[in-house]
Amino acid sequence: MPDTPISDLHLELLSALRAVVGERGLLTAPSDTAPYCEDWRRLYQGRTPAVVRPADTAELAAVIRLCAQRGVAMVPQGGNTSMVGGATPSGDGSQVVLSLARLNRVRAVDPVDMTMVVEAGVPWRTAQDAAAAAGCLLPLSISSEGTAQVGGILSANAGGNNTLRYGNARDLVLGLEVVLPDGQVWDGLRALRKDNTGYCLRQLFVGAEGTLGVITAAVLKLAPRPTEVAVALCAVPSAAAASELFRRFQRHDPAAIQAFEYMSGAGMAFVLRHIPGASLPLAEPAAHYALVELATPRAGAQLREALETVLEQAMVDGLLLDAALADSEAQRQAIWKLREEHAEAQKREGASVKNDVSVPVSRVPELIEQATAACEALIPGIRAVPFGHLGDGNIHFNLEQPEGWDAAEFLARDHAIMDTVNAVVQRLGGSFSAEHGVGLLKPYMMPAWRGGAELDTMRRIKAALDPDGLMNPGKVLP
Ligand code: 2HG
Ligand code: ZN
Repeated sequence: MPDTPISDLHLELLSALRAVVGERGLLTAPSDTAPYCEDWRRLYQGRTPAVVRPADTAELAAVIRLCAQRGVAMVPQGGNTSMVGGATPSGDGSQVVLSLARLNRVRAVDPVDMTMVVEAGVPWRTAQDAAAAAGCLLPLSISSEGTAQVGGILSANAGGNNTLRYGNARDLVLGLEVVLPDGQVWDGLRALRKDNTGYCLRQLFVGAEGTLGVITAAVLKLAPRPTEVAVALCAVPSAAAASELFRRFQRHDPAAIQAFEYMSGAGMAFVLRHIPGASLPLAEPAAHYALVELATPRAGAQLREALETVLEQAMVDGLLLDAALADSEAQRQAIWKLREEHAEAQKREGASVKNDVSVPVSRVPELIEQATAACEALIPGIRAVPFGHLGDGNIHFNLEQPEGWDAAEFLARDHAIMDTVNAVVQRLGGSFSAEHGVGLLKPYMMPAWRGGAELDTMRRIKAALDPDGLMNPGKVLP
């Protein structure tokens, strides 16, 4: 990568930043900054004069003040796993990257009040492990949890596999610590279940994708750890059958459902082809699959029996072709691997256009049918790879390039493909972004979906908190 020309402004800023964070906290060599300049999907290649890695909140606040005083834009970055370019700097080399990775302390876990205080740079799985060590569950679970960090997960309001039971990231947040765009620190690390004192500021920063300030720590709600878990991978005749199966589990015992995921035959085939160690625990491949997980902290809940009861009746009623029930933790993980590796497998298969969409839960089968037909009419040979969180209505309606196509030729059609899917989503009363956010990829969709008073209010909030537009510019708002 050619060197980014460094302006005099940046040279002066860099020496001021170095005085705050030291050599260890500042990366300027292009070979060091390169990993921070490209997103996970490799859709965006940015440039930056520096990646700043402050060691704590006070250092970050000083860094933000220095950048703000000089009018230099900042891009907060956690584990850099955004699916929409939410943490990538622009290509003109003007924006400084703020890495949260060194704010990596679990400050406290409280198994009595069922809360934890955790800093933004803690990888989500590390936070989960700390909660588990105290006998609790940090509920939210996403494929990238080994890499994604607390700050990014909250800033993107991630959802994942357990939304149907525990809600999205924002539902876990009791308190926040945030550095505002002018460098002020807001200490809102309150661990209260009730606190009705004016505007709910913490929810403003959750899901703001770093455009209003930088989350540095959070108080998160914990849940009781399940002591019994039962998982099945089901081959089903259609998406409608998967949806009906979900309803039956809901009717049987809604409190026990921890996850209900859908996968298509195409996505499963990619996983089996590209992911070492992946194997299908069923007699033969199917066109549609459902993964159901039941879990409870209640003793003697007999979840395995519940699973068998619902599945046996579903088989009789023609809703189920075959099922594999996990008999051990290793088998449970092997089944989950088939689901969790979908994003990675799709990346290895070739170029893909992702549509992280949601519709009312009951309309998922219509979404899958109608969007598949619409995309196949747009580009014959296109491969629909719908999968995701059927139990909360969030389907990743992803499209893989037709076999033999050039990747760039396919990606050049991305807006036409996304617009085709979105037209179906809009008819079904859905959203164009369920859990991945807006980032750099989707601000152009905002006026059509969130225009008028809603977008106007968002712009006013942005102008009030970040009048110079220095916090993650280009993201979220068009
Ligand atoms: C998942 O559910 C993630 O696995 C990624 O949200 C989805 O790759 C995707 O589109
Ligand atoms: Zn997802």
